[in-house]
Amino acid sequence: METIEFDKLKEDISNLSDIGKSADRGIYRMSFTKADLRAREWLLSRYQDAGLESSVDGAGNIIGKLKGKDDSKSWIIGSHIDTVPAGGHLDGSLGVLTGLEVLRTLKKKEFIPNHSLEVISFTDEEGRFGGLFGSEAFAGELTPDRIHNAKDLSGMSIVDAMKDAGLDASKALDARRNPSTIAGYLELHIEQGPILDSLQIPIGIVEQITGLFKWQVRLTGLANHAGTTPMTMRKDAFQGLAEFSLEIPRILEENGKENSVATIGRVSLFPGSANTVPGRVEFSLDVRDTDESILEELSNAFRKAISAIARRRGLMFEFDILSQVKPANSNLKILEAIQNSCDKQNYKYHKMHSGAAHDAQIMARITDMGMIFVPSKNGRSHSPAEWTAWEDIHIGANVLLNTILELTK
Ligand code: HGY
Ligand code: MN
Ligand code: MN
Repeated sequence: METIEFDKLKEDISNLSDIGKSADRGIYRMSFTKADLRAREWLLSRYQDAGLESSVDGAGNIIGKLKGKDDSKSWIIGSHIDTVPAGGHLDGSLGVLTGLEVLRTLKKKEFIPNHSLEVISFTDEEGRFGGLFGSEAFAGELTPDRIHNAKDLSGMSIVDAMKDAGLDASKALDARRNPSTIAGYLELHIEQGPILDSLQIPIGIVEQITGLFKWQVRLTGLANHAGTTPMTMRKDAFQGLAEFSLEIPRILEENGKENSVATIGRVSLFPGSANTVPGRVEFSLDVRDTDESILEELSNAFRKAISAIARRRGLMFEFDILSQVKPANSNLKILEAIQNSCDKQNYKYHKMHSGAAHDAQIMARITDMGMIFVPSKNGRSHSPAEWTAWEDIHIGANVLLNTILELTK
């Protein structure tokens, strides 16, 4: 069994976590912000220090490569270093840095794998501009429309954000990797949920990744004076949202299954003054399930529920689909390799699904995919409370190293 150099990995995790950290201990490294650009530069320099061939593709994916005997195909280890606002220091970053540590360890041991190995940090996984941008570019799934319509909440386009970073967004269309040059894809990620921590098991073997749809919904009524407008004469957009939010448990119960979840994570009221009846509300709706037909049913049910409430309250209902991602199954050969790697090192593991979306489910569209989870303390993530014990990180990195060695032999 081979082992990684844990001190280097620990140093990388600590150093990267300082880039974009704010006083509230949250990390603000949303894609193509100044903090993300600093992190990108830092990562490239770490690839170079490790003696890897480094490059940035048309979508801004940051790639480090260790050439193998057969360089016609690569095993790829990936994830992302961009974060949600006030995010944690491990979501995505851990997968990139353990991937870097695996290639650095093998390079140092002068081990030449049968196939080349690559570590990739994918652009905008978290969705400042819609999400999974870099892996979708890599999988050849981007369209010129998607690139030119991708904007953040402030209306900044990814085209302008990439231009400020010295990149031409239209080149993202050239980032497509020919699937015949990929032997397979592995991603190590924090669970971002409570299961492994509650079971006290260090490794999750991910069998399936949830699908999702994310909408930006607008309900438009009539802004009016909060003091003079009788309750029976209002077209109060917020009341429409409030009524809908109470409908969510019923809709999930009637149309969903045990893995179904729905979240309203962002709400804006207009005009937003205390003495005005809100004429418009905009809110996000994030709905997930591991079964595509259930997602379809939930999408219809949510649309029906919101339109019925809007009709009854004299509101106009519109929505934009921000993202729609299919569920994905892991490849059995890769799952077996992860299992063997755990068995040989006597690490307990738990087979599970992922409730979070990952670049891995995009990569599953063009190659065999597998994911390794490590525990999240109290299941916390997308928050400064995000934490994984160093010992679990060490175990996860060693499982990743020995899985890739098994797959490339
Ligand atoms: O939303 C997600 O599941 C991921 O963290 N981007
Ligand atoms: Mn992530
Ligand atoms: Mn995330």
